[in-house]
Amino acid sequence: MRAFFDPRQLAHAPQMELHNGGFVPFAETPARAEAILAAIGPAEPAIDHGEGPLRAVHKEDYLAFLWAAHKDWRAAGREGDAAGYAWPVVRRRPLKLDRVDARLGQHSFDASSPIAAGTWEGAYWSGQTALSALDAVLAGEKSAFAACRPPGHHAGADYLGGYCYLNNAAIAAQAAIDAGRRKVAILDVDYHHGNGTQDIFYARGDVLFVSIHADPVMDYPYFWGHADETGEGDGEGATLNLPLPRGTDLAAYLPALETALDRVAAFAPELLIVSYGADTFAGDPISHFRLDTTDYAVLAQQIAGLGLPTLVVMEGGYAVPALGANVASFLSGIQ
Ligand code: OKP
Ligand code: ZN
Repeated sequence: MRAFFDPRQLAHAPQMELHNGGFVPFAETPARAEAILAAIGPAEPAIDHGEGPLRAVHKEDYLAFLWAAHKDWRAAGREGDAAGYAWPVVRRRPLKLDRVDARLGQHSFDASSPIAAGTWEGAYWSGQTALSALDAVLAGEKSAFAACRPPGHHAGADYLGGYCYLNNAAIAAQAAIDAGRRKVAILDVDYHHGNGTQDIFYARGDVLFVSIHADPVMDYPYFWGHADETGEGDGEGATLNLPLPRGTDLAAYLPALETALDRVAAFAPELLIVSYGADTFAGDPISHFRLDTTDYAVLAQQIAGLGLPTLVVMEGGYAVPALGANVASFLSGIQ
């Protein structure tokens, strides 16, 4: 399977994140990408598709904010990485605010996704990597892998969060639609609910979003991913959330996967995008499912059984010593 990764993705390297009331080393490290590459072998660099496909998903003012945020932070006299601390929970509206803290609050939903000097560069090339892998599938490859990091599935049209800044899977899905694919399905199997992807396509019927994740009653992102979120307007019925309890192992996971795949098959998409997170692994330091390395090949074989052109986009997975083997196992089942 053709795999894509761009070294410029490594430019994103925040130092610390707020976790359980204190600062700890940032979990979404460049070493994650290096572990994946060491296991799967060399990857093709991204082709630059420019900002157009990013603007097709993300709002102009958000992209401008993200591009400038770290410079603005430094211009305000701050050191280290930029992070917000106040959020417009009530009536978030497009106020034209200059203060960097205000704009960080307007465009984020958590305090654990800092903006570092290289964040724009890393996120930009992560998005380009997804677009480059998509090209391979649109050109006729049965499947391709985009080793995206930073990940994307928590980022919405105008906000960041959950280590995510640009929504790589959504950017690829929209680009596929813009290239003439009429229906695209996104299957999100990261441990965490992909609230940004869900939000971007919530009112649309041309992009199905199906997600299997830890019940948000217990786990991040808490406010989204509940089973009663099913879409709205033209998108009513085009969102399916399958929350599972902590402790879920392969035997408990497979029935949810079958439900998810049945929905994807019924939708009859022309393209499947898999948001793949290896944080469902038993040894993941921030998650609580119990999948094993060999289980990923089983999940992937089930997914490949749909027989759809498939783009795999990397999301989370924080057990770095096992990450390469987990990704390789999943990809072995896709192809
Ligand atoms: C990103 B992805 C809890 C910190 C939670 C955010 C987790 C983001 C996961 N103290 N941090 O879905 O793998
Ligand atoms: Zn995750």
